[in-house]
Amino acid sequence: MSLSESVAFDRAVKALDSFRIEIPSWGFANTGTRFGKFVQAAAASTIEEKFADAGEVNRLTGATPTLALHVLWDLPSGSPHDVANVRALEKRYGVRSGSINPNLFQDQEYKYGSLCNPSAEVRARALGHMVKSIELGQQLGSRDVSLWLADGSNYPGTQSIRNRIEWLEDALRTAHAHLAPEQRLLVEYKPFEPAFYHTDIADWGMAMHLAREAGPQARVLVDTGHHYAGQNIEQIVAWLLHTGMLGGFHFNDRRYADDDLTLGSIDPYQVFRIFHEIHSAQSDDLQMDVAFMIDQSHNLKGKLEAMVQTVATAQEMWVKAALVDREELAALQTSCELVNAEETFRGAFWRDVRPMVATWREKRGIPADPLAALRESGYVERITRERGSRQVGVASYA
Ligand code: LRH
Ligand code: MN
Ligand code: MN
Repeated sequence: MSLSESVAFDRAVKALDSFRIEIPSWGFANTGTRFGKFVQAAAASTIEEKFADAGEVNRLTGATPTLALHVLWDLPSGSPHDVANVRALEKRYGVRSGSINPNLFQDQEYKYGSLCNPSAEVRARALGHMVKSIELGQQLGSRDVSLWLADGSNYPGTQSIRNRIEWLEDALRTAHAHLAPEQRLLVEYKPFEPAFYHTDIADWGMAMHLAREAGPQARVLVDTGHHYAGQNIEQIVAWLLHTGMLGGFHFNDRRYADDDLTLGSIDPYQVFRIFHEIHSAQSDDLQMDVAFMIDQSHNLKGKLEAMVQTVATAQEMWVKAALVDREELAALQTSCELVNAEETFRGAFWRDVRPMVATWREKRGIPADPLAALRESGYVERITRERGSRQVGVASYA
């Protein structure tokens, strides 16, 4: 049995009112693959443009009040001037700084790793960058420092895996000691790329161990694209919820590996199943504080459109998962009525919630169809003109 229309709508409203998802600054910039970049005239190239785009997405969806920042890309000098500039942009565009992402993968000296580099000097400099990122978080009043390490090796026998674990444990303990009481350290894992033999934080077990070693304010960050094919991500999520170690998500979809595809474009049922775990933990009053973030950078799609499309998809999946009749499901699970349990579960997934979401938007003064509203606004055309002409100017000097 599915929930009645009015019960379902009340639940949808509650679910949507509390739903926030952070968007990444790098989702508005030009990106590509190692084979090439297809540049878009509308892409943001300054921090102001990224905030402007984020403000537009927030205006259209009402669900993205924070923007994740990547230190080297967005706060390159880390100076008080950078911080003051970001604070002014927050006010101008109505979007706050979100998670701070240290960048420990671009510098030439990180060829053999950052916090796990065999050179003590390089490790110390990488740790310095971590501490700097934590301080930036404090200056910007943003809570989460979100760590992803590209560290690893490409050839068997070329690095001591255990030494690197120790270096990492030491570094994270030291970094954690710099956190302010309200800050958190999120530890992201990824099985491979750019390292293709071993990656120092390859899975949730390693991330969980490191977070525990680091200290009580550290948690695990699950990037949905960072799993081996066939892994049961919602089971990982359930374990992290159970142990109180789930700190947040980077949402995206994937077909093969870390593809950064639009959330739900390949497997929306996966998103639903993950969200169901969160809703069910919430209704069991499990202690949790889970940050939802998008981590996608689109090479071919228009960046604003892709972001709005993703936020809308996340909202729809969040509502669908809120509409699982969890009491009924619990009873069916206990009596092992498998088919009925599965039908109750996936019945919510198949329910078309788009009309409910549109009604909620209208009630909240948000465009019923944010994608259409984006197109009607002329925003993309305007930035294409403005940024495009400037980029041509830059190119002619290159
Ligand atoms: C690595 C990753 C990590 C980075 C982001 C740009 O694949 O998911 O979160 O910070 O991409
Ligand atoms: Mn990520
Ligand atoms: Mn990734």
